[in-house]
Formats: sequence, C-alpha cells, structure tokens
Amino acid sequence: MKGMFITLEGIEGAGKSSQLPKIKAFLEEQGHLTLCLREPGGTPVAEEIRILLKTKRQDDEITPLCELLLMYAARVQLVETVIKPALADGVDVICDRHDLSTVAYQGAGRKLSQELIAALKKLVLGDFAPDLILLFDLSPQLGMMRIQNRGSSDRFESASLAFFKRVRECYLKCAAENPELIKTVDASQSEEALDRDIRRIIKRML
Ligand code: Z5A
Repeated sequence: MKGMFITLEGIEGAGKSSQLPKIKAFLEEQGHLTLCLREPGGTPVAEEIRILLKTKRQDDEITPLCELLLMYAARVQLVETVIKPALADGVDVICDRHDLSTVAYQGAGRKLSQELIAALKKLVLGDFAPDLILLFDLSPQLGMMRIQNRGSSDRFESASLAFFKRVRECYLKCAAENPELIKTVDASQSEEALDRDIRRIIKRML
C-alpha cells in the first residue's frame, strides 16, 4: 500500500517543527511507518543547497530566480531519491515545507511570476503532489516574536514584515481555493490545542 504524503506549511515561527514529532507519534500509534523530512534539505546534496539558500552574503547575493531554481534543485533531489521510494514502500512521509512554500515565498514574497513557478513545477514534479497540506496560520508579527530569541537571522528571517504578510495572504488564498487538500489550523493556539486539531484532521483522512 502506498504511504501518505503530508506537508506542513506556514510562515516562520508558526510551529511546524514543534508539531512534526507529535504528528509522527500519532501516525505511529495508528500503526503507520513514518519518515520526517524538511525542505529545503533532507539529502546530503539538498542539505548543502539549504546552506547556500539560508546563508546571508554580501559578495554574491542570490537573485530571486536563482533562489527559485535552487529550491527546485533541492526538491527534485529529495523527491526522487527519498520521498517517492519511501511512499512506494508504504511509509508515510511528513515534510516540513514543500511546493506550496515556493508559491508563497518565491511567488508572493519575492514577486516572481506564478505562471513561471507553475510551469517549473509541472516540468520538475509532474503530477506529484501531497495527499494533505496542513497550513499553520499565524500573524507574521507573532511569528517574528516567537523566533526573536534565536540570535542571528538567516536570509529568509531577515525579510520585511510586508514580505511575510504577502506570504501569509498567498497561503490563505491557496487554502481558500483548495479546501480539500489544504487544511488550515490556527497556529496561535497552545501546542496542545494545535496537536488536538491536527489529530482530528488526520484521523478524518485515515
Ligand atoms: N523556503 C522558501 O522560500 N521556498 C521554499 O520552497 C521552501 C522554503 C521549501 C527554511 O528555513 C526557509 O526556506 C524558510 C522558507 C524558505 N524561511 N522562512 N521563513 P527554516 O526551515 O529554518 O524555517 P521555517 O520552516 O520557517 O522554520 P521555523 O522558523 O523554525 O518555523 P516553525 O518550524 O514553523 O516553528 P517552530 O520552530 O516549531 O517554533 C518556533 C518557536 O515558537 C519555538 O521557540 C517554539 O517553541 C515556539 N512555538 C511553537 N509552537 C508554539 C505555540 N503553539 N505557541 C507558542 N509558541 C510556540
């Protein structure tokens, strides 16, 4: 039996990484084998691309188009070498970010053409898509407050509030357009309440 592919989306600080082990535990309680991954990253090559993408540098700033292509380079490596084989073996895969992040961050955030992103997605991924997308919705102000005490910020964390507002609006628009696939959870709740909501959504899916 084919595994389920679940992706977690939302702005920074929304609580995706905190919920990931809880979702894994829940699926394992139901008898599912589960693999947790993140994007960009998840393979040695993709993790190197992640470092490139997250590092702030003055000597050779990454352009929005270069950023988009690097996201897809990391993604195709992860999808082809890890995600598809795991799903084929019947393992559920939970991924902290996937393709919708590109629509929200490179599309709405960096203002690249959504038509270009859709064409690239078609070329690289074909019809491959998650079975469920959990959208952790949070105001950018609250998200920024949550990550403030992390120390120095990376390339993405240094973006403006306006950038994160565009990202959030894009996520919400996509969720309104795809209610069956994208389930929005209120990420301003306590971790326990969030965990309960997510369990309810996944239970319905099982
Ligand atoms: N990116 C992109 O642009 N395009 C793409 O296609 C892809 C990615 C795939 C990856 O960085 C960056 O790549 C990302 C988008 C971009 N950058 N941004 N922004 P990352 O993996 O380092 O960043 P992230 O995915 O945003 O992770 P994050 O900042 O750690 O957010 P999170 O995982 O959603 O949050 P968290 O780590 O679980 O929680 C943050 C803090 O809040 C932490 O102190 C928790 O203890 C606390 N927390 C968590 N939940 C709660 C609740 N419910 N209440 C109170 N406090 C909470």
